[in-house]
Amino acid sequence: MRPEDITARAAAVLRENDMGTWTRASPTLYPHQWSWDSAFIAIGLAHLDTVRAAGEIRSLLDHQWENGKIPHIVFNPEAPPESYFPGPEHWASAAAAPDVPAMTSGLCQPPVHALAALRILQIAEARGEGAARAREFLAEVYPKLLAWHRYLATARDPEGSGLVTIYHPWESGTDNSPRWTGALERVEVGKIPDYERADLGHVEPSERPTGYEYDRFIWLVDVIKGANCDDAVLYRECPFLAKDVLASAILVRANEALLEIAEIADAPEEDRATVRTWIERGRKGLEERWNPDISLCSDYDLRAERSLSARTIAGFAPLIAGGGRSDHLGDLLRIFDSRAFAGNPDLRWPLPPSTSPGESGFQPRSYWRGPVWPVMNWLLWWSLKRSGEKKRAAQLKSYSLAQLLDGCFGEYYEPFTGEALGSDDQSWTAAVALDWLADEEVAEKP
Ligand code: 2M8
Repeated sequence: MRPEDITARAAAVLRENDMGTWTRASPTLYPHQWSWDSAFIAIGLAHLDTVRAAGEIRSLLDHQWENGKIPHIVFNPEAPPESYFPGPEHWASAAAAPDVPAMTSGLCQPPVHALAALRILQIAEARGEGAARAREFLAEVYPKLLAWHRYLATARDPEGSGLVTIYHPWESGTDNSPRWTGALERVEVGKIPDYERADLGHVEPSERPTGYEYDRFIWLVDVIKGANCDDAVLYRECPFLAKDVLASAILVRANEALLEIAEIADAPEEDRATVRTWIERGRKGLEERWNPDISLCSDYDLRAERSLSARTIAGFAPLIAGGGRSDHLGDLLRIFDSRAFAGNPDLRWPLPPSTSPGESGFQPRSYWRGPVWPVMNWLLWWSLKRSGEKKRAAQLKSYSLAQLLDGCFGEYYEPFTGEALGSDDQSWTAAVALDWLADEEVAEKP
């Protein structure tokens, strides 16, 4: 593909996956609407049509739970039951309560939504069209985003630690990452009925989580359903209970975006004071998870009361949260450039693998255990830019775009060969490409 064709191809991928008011994550592997995918997709869509981009987030928020939770999947009623497992029937019993929207999963995912919503306005302003409507949209969704962040700051952080608790690796979005190996090993699988994995019909099994991992994923879904998704019960009983530093860092930035949205929505000062407390608490919580042995941030297993110290891209959480200690930023950049990540001499492109090649759990073809993820590179690029690391950011962007010239818009890439893996035509890959390509024009507050 010629560089000048990327924009048109990326737009075509989003069109192909457009289901009218929402976008499926990919054409076959993921026929539903995923929470954090949709947020990234909205950023890409905004470069094509800011009204449609706002609609993407609106359609997700239409399925928000009463308690503020944004479900990790909104199921497509048209998708055949065998197209994805576990599908809506599997989650139905958890959604039995009257205040829970039908056709949603009971989990959640990292809170990128406020960032995406604000970016729609920034893009509208850069394009010189639709800014007034984008502002109205932000005022409309502000209370929902506030409720979402409040849910994360309370039900998912009863300790007031500033860190988000998850009940399932799927909630981290980095499902089979070595981040969770230790915590998952301690989960004893109870009785689960036979199940058939739909994913293996679409993707090479070596590129997907193992059967061992899936059994634990499905067992945890059953435990969560069994507790009716009640956070207090899950805090007591869920065998997997961990503090997720990546989600927590994203929440810090999302809260900063929420403060800007609060201004547009003319929200009461009381709300803004609360959001400021969450930001402060989040940065403090991340500081406490700094692991000097690996110069990265570590997740925490609340059940085993110990650190989960695998070297993965989630460890760059303080860079993503921004505003942390400058000596930590220096350490993070050194690790980023080192052979542990983007400086590994064997890489096809100097782009950080999802798990460090030096880590024992590293596997170059297996999903979150090693492949390079364009969507993660977008997050790191955006964070580097906001930290004033313009040169590194520019390099990350240009190599990421070079990687996409294969025209596959892969879900993830083999780090040493650059081969596209997982699903092709993955929506969020196309979306971040569109944002990179339009980068120069979009202004943001530092
Ligand atoms: C992957 O996760 C789903 C489960 O949620 C799956 O493997 O079936 C992850 O990469 C996740 O982060 C992503 O949101 C989802 C859709 O792209 O796929």
